[in-house]
Amino acid sequence: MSDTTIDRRALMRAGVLAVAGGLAGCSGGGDGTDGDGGSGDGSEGETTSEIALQNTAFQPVRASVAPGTTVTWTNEDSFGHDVTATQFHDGAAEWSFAMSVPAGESVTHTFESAGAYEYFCTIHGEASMCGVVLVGDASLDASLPCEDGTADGGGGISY
Ligand SMILES: [Cu+2]
Repeated sequence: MSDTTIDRRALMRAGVLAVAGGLAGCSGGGDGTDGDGGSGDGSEGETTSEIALQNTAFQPVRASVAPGTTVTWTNEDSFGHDVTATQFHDGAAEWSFAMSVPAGESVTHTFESAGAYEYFCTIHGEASMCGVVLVGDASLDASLPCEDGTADGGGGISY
């Protein structure tokens, strides 16, 4: 049981390293699934630096930005939330952030380096309020705790 898990993680890490090593210089692509994207293969997020806290959820859950972008979270609910850094997956960026967001207010954070930055609301829990900011070429194939597992198995993070 746990042995298998460890093996798979090791394999995934190896895979991520291989991808990172072989990917230099070919970040074009994007597969042309711009716009809505749908829920099928959306390992990449919606390109936006504006994330709403609305109906006890982050919208969009996955936001893609370029390095150096300042992301703004705005609470559109009539009650408080927070934005708290975490790592749901191995390979997610390590970052420190813990900000309360009172109703109607905003908080910001500038992401300088590529990576998958995961976060959640400690008040309502990761199952309902979670998100990830995908900076640069980072993508996240694995599902987040607040997503219903639309991502295929194999999960993992690549850059
Ligand atoms: Cu909340």
